[in-house]
Amino acid sequence: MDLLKDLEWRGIIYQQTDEENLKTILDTEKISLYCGIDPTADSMHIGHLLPFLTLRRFQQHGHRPIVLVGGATGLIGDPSGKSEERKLQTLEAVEHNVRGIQKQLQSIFDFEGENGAAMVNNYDWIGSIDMVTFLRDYGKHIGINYMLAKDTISSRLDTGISFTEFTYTILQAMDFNHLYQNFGCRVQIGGSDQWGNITTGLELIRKMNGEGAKAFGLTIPLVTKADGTKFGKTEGGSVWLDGEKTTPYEFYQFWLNTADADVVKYLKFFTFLPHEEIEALERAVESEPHLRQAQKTLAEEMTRLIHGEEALQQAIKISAALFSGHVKDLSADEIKVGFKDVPSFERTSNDDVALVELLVEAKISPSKRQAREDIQNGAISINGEKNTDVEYIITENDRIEGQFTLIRRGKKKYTLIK
Ligand code: 383
Repeated sequence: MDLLKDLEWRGIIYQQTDEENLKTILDTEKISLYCGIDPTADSMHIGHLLPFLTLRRFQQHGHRPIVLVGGATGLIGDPSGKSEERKLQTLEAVEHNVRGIQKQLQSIFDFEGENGAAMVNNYDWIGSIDMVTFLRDYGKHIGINYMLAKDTISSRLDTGISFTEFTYTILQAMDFNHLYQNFGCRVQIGGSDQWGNITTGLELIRKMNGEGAKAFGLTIPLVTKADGTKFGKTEGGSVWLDGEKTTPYEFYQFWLNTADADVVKYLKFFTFLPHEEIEALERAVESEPHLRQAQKTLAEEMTRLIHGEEALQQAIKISAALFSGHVKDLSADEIKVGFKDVPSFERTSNDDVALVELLVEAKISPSKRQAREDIQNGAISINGEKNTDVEYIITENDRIEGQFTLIRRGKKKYTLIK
């Protein structure tokens, strides 16, 4: 299927600078195009995914993606979408973050073959430019009035913006021009917050390469949620691509919890599933929403894409065990991940202990009397198995891989005994 038609169907195109000519070029040529990211952390989060997955769609259609990590721009700070001045990062922090992000981008793209992706760092050409050259060769082309008219700058005039952040848009423009001249890059894509920076680039390219220079900008919509809350945040903060920050299980759960009102949109945005399959899932949301087939597919596709098949299978296993209460089949590692957020109680010794005592010690039951009652009522289970023996002694045998005992009181209240 035609690339632009597919992007339109998926709702991925927000703004374009020259729709008609871009269409002609994409229909007749294989091009290079780029998207950049600033190394503000050592991992990407899911708010970064859409533009880079879109770049991958271009690659699947034979175009060549250039992924840019902003080793230089990360030292300056993009004012786009920020109501306050950013704190400067140290050179060491930026270098560390560049490495983390490059590693993640490497797993999203194919770097082999004719249209293999290229990875660049703008520190390589911006880092060494001296001030006089900057002001003469670049600054001279960009009018102050032009810059002041940009939303991202004008919106900061009341609260204040440093010269440093004010200048940011010229640096990003220099990148686009550099890639245009040295990589034949014709298109920059980015989120809708990047429109101002992308168009500054087009302005600079025209000024430096003549009016006949043909380059294009394309932005992608902001990912929103039907309930108005911010996409990509949980109580724990951002949803990171780094499995150490957000475990594959949490990542899987995040997508699984997508609302019915959002799930079809996300399947279109984020997955590479064919249209018919997404349409079938859309019908399933209508006719049998309780089965959550669309959410399950979304969570599977995304977890497989970012963490791989093995991590996905583990996430599914943990989810199923938590849902059914059959935690016996989980390994100690899986328990650690699946029960990261439940209260835990650390025993100071490995000695055997009466269940009644332990329930009180770990504050699972408020008193011994209540503990006995809980046990007799069948409200207590140990590692997923109901235990109604008031005399029961917890021994080494109740420790999963010698590490944990998982106690549940009532339907859902888990405590992890370490
Ligand atoms: C730097 C140099 C360039 C081209 C782009 C950049 C980064 C850009 C920026 N992007 C955001 C970021 O890094 O700040 N100035 O966090 C986000 N992007 C993408 C997308 C998005 C944007 O990385 O909308 C979300 O992910 O454009 O906020 O030559």
